[in-house]
Amino acid sequence: MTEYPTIPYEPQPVDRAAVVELARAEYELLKTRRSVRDFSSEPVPREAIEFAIRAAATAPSGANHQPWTFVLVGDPETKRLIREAAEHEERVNYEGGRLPQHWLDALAPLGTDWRKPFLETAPWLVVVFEQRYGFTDTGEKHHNYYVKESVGIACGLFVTTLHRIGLVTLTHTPSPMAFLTKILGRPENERPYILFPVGYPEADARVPDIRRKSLDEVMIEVTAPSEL
Ligand code: IYR
Repeated sequence: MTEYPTIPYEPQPVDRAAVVELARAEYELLKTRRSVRDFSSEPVPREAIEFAIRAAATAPSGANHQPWTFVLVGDPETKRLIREAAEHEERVNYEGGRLPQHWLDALAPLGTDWRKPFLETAPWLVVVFEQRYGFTDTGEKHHNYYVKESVGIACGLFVTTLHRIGLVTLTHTPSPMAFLTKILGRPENERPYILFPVGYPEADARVPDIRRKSLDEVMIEVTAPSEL
């Protein structure tokens, strides 16, 4: 394996004296992001989604293998089949006894159920697949590393980018997701990871009035090594 040549790193041209204000502004923007289930059918140009996918695919990844495939679906018939299959699985989850009671109890305050109309209403579905292994130029299998971490970060960048351009999404994880492999014709090395419906929110979209944990609840500072 030949080494990559190195190139100079070009830092963001920001005012270092303003780093706190810049961080605060990012937080203020990101805290307004919500998972939205009420989608408008208003069209969104395909190029906007393509740029958001390009942005997502800049994520760091194990050994830079970029072990993700973003499958874009705007075709109404494909969306209909995905909705049908997802609702079938979710009906078994919610009403057929597949979700344990503790899980149903955890979801109850969010008001989710087996119905997934957004899978047809949203103009785009982006189904992210993780590549459990990859292929060399000569077609041999190669390992991928930290696949879940890599794809998770890419999905985080995707969600962030959509929010910054005024689009909404939802991290939908119909379970089990094998039907996506079949409907979308993906190969054996790929597994569905998250399904993102993408579009504008409906004019009267509503979201649950949830609270986020405070900084105190999510961060601790360690100022000296633990005695352990
Ligand atoms: N996949 C189901 C259930 C579900 C699970 C979790 I964890 C959620 O935060 C929300 C829903 C569904 O999509 O309805």
